[in-house]
Amino acid sequence: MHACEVNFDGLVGPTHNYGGLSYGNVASQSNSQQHSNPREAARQGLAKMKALMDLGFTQGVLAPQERPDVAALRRLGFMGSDGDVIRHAAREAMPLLVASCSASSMWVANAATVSPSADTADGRVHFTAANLNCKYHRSIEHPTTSRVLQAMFADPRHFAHHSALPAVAQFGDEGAANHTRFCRDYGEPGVEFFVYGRSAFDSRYPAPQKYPARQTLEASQAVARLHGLSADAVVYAQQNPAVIDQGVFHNDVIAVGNGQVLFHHQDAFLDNDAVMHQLRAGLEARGGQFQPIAVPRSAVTVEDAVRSYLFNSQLLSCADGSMLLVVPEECRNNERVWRYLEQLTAERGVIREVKVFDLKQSMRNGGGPACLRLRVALKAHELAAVNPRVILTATLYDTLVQWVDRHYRDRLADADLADPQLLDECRTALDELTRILDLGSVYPFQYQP
Ligand code: SUG
Repeated sequence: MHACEVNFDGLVGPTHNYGGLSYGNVASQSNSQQHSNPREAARQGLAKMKALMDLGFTQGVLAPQERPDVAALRRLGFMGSDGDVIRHAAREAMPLLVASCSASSMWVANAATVSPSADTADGRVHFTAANLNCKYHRSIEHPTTSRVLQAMFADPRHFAHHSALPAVAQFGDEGAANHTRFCRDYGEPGVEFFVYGRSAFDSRYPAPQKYPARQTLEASQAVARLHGLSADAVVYAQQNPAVIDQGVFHNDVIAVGNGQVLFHHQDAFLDNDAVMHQLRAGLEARGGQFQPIAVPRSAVTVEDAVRSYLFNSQLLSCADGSMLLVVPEECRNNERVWRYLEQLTAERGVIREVKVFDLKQSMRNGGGPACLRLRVALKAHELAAVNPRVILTATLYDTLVQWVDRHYRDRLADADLADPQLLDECRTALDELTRILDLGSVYPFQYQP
């Protein structure tokens, strides 16, 4: 049965800003307090979606969230009208207002972990929303994420949704950013690869010294159980704690996989040889042949990888069996990285082409091409069951660009977040968006008047 991978990209929300909220994410920290351009950010994301659609890839759209999150501020004790809540927060606790305004749901690689139906015990596509509880501003995403995913993948005969894991650091879960699936064909059973930063319950595992390890082994294991994955089709690997301390806050900052290929840095994993061995054996047991491409530190340092986001790329299967690497412009601006990519494509191996995109607005918060998309491998009848209005077409692209131009500001600084008018603008925009994408009432302001 024909199957394909659909990339659902997060649409950047109207409050996109640089809050400096993510300790351990170098870009987020170094661009803190700069003014942002939400309109440009959304347009850059849409341009990538459109370009990939034009190349023949099936492309979907995932809606942003309601921000500022007034309900979250109320839970922290701010009271009165919505305007009062925002004004009080701005006066008394600006960092909390900034966190409640983050458009971080755009990085949908962190929205959920997805297992395709060929891997799961009940033959359905499984989704577990990520609790993202390492950072407050991200921990408030999952309830709306779950509602949006259910509005997109509604048919219970094909899709199963699990709510986020318990909201404690011991079950810290960052979704698909730490999950990769290897397979011969998207519709065939594959090997699911879960990468964690630390163990919460077993002190024998090393942990980073400086920056937090966001994903725990126990969270990854829970997701694998919820999805009904068979034990022999799952590989767990610990991230190298030393690279977390250099700013690799998710595995997708240092590795990307697709089909039978794993493109990764030499220093990505704690025990690289054992990890490669397990992945090779797992894929061979399913009739496949594992193809790792390890980038040596002599060619690209971990620092280069973190600055350029070389591995936060999309590795896409082309019709002729080769693969395309979608990278941010920062890769072309880094001499060593660009030289490596030129050599890689000149070898005429599996990765034959590189496409470069300007995603600067997102990159300044540590979000590259791979962060912006959630991959869902779907068989033809499952794709037919997806809400058709979230699949990108030329018409939907035009509609969304016009929608962005109508509703988004082109400049946002901290002081603007304190303006209650921004909340009204955001709600008006999102109300219209739910009609464009046929999502129903997914936002608190729509069902809690
Ligand atoms: O969680 N940045 C995000 C970036 C997420 C990138 N995702 C993947 N690698 N898959 C994060 O650190 C910064 C927001 C701010 O500082 O305003 C932020 O949340």
